[in-house]
Amino acid sequence: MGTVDTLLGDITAVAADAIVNAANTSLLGGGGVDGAIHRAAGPELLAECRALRGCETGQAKLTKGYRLPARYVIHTPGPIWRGGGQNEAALLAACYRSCMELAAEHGCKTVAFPSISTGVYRFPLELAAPIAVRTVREGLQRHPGIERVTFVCFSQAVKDAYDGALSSTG
Ligand code: AR6
Repeated sequence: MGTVDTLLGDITAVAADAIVNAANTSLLGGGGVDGAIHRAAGPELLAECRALRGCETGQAKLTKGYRLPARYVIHTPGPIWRGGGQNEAALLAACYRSCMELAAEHGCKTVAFPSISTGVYRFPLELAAPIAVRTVREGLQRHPGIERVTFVCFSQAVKDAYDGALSSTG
């Protein structure tokens, strides 16, 4: 089975087969990691995204990576945190599951994720990290072609949460 690790850094610099974008349902860009990915990939990314006509929360769509070192970008709109009673946890798991499926369909061996929904969308980090880790591990079992998944953490606090989830869930 493939391995999971964490990295402190900027996902736009990661040369994985696919990097994941914490997008919104329009797929037309925004702030946070979404803005960084669009800036680094160049305007061709927005043109391809426009043709996709959006994406539902919890689902995912794939584009090329253009000027990024990654071959593909997998765009997934995470849930906006509304207190936890609006199916947020299941929707966040669906994001990770959809991205792993799409990565496997496209023959990706290495995939890099940001911490989906825990920035602008305010999903609590301590709840999000174990959901992310568990769902990625299930995806690695289901998709043996994926050899490595990296959680790319933009701050030490994020990295601590993912490292903690990785060690406490075995
Ligand atoms: N590399 C890795 N992680 C990053 C980077 C980067 N370059 N930049 C930020 N992060 P967010 P969300 C981290 O807000 O909560 C956008 O406007 C960030 O520190 O990017 O899913 C979209 O268009 C945090 O840990 O995504 C949507 O409207 C994590 O990435 C909305 O924000 C996610 O934070 C999505 O909100």
